[in-house]
Amino acid sequence: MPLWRPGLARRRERSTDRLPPGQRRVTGWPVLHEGRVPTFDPQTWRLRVWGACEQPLELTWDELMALPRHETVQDFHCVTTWSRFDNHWAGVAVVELLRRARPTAACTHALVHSYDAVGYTTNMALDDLARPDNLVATHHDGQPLAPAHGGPVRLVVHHLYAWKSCKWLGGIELLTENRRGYWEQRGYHDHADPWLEERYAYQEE
Ligand SMILES: Nc1nc2c(c(=O)[nH]1)N[C@H]1C(S)=C(S)[C@@H](COP(=O)(O)O)O[C@H]1N2
Ligand SMILES: [Mo]
Repeated sequence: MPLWRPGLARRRERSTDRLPPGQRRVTGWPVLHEGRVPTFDPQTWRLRVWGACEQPLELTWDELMALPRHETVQDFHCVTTWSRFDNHWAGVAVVELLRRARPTAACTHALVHSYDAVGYTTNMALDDLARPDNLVATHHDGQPLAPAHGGPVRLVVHHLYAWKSCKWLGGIELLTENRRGYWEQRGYHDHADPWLEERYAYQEE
């Protein structure tokens, strides 16, 4: 994450460029996270969905792997200004989980939790989480997702800055009001649309 960099206004119009404003394309894949890469134990690992839903989920690794698979090819935009084009992601569509958990009518937001020791979280509106292409990703460019990139499972929310794509996904907490996550509490934008260049909290209305 960059140091505080004041001076960005709120953009009124979304850019239609493939490369969002203020971004540059990289060909490698940077590794960026807080804390250390957690270890994965397939015996004890669980993916939980809880909170404002009719049917809370607690999936084992095998149960997650048994769900229908989904694949996407998406660009990935980090707020520190690098973008990586054409990532081939594979995993389980987030909507598969939401369909089973059945968010209540009062559910408006989600707080996504990581399995790490930092307690990394990130928040988004239910509508942003429930995009059909969003993934609980287990593979990237044909390979099992490397631990450094969030393996065994990370969230991928391609239409928002990459900090919303929580690595080492452990849970999705469904909420009836917004609750800011790790970076959102530390000066970063609540929504984080790269084409509106929503980088910092001071740009919020
Ligand atoms: N659990 C967790 N997820 C995280 C982060 C983190 O610190 N912890 N960093 C975010 C940020 S800022 C970015 S840019 C992407 C980076 O993903 P990558 O390391 O696979 O490129 O992960 C996001 N997901
Ligand atoms: Mo980032």
